[in-house]
Amino acid sequence: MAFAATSACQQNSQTTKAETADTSKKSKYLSQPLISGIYTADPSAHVFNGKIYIYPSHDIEAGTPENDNGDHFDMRDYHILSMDSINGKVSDNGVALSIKDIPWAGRQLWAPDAAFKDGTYYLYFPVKDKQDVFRIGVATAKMPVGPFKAEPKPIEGSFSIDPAVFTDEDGSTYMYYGGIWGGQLQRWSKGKYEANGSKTDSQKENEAALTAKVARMSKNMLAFDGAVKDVVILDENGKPLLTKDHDRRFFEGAWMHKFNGKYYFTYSTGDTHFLASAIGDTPYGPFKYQGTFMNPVEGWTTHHSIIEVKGKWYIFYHDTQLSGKTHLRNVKVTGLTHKADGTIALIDPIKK
Ligand code: FUB
Repeated sequence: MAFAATSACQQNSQTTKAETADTSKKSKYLSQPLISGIYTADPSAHVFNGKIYIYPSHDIEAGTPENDNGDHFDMRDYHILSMDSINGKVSDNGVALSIKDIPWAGRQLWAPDAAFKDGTYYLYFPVKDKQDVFRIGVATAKMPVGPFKAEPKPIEGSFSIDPAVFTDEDGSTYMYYGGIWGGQLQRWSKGKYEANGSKTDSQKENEAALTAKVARMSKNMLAFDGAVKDVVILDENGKPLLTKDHDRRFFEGAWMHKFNGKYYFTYSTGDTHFLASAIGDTPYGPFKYQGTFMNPVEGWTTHHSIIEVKGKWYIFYHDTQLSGKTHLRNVKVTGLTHKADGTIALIDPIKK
């Protein structure tokens, strides 16, 4: 996560800005924003009780100056979106969790995800603590749209950003997480946080790239159960991807889905703006790199989720169609195809 060209736009002008965005260029986009009343990004979609719920970031113009750490992504609450069907009406269900109700939070509520178990909905979220270190928190609710109540502390042993929670067919749940640069993952490469650590990939160019992390969740869904492991992505020769391989190495925005018994780890390559996939035989991998499956969207960041709805597969993603500004994004959805060889067909979000 990182850098963006911004200009001032007060939060109370969001709705007007979104609704009056230039529509003359609509036709160049593969799909249209799901809502325009607020800015939304990082859509983690799920089907709960036959209905589609989207857990996005809620982008705002906070007036925080832009810098290399992504401080201008200064989000303060979550709104959950819902829809009965892929082409159905999209509802914004209002504030589900606010930063002021998270006892340990400092600033910047980034990309969340959600899960359901035994009558409770779990919202997982990254936010900087009061020492300005990203941690991952959890909040619970009885309804999928909240309101959510945050646990008093972050998940023990958690760090960095972009939690993505996957429940396997045997009922085990895993959290994939991490993001380099503004997501601080590189500052944990020695096992503890280095406050003055690198701002970008900290590994040497010819070393194995930093990887996402995966942890199994405890039965109560509030803690990690056992050791956090590396999500290793291997190249065509069975070697881990290297730091210098910016077109393929993991950057942020992890997601996991299972298709035909295989585990698909998908992610953003960050500064090269691709969505990439890697396939493994277990939730822990290792995962073999398969290729790019979405070309860059408009805007610096690219972040997605993949779900099955009534036998068809969809990708939820974001771009900056409504605002033209990297930190004021809008979520979208389009179809996704698994090809006969198991790889994901390439999607171009901008029509040629
Ligand atoms: O929305 C803030 C950050 O931007 C997310 O955590 C990253 O994945 C990127 O989309």
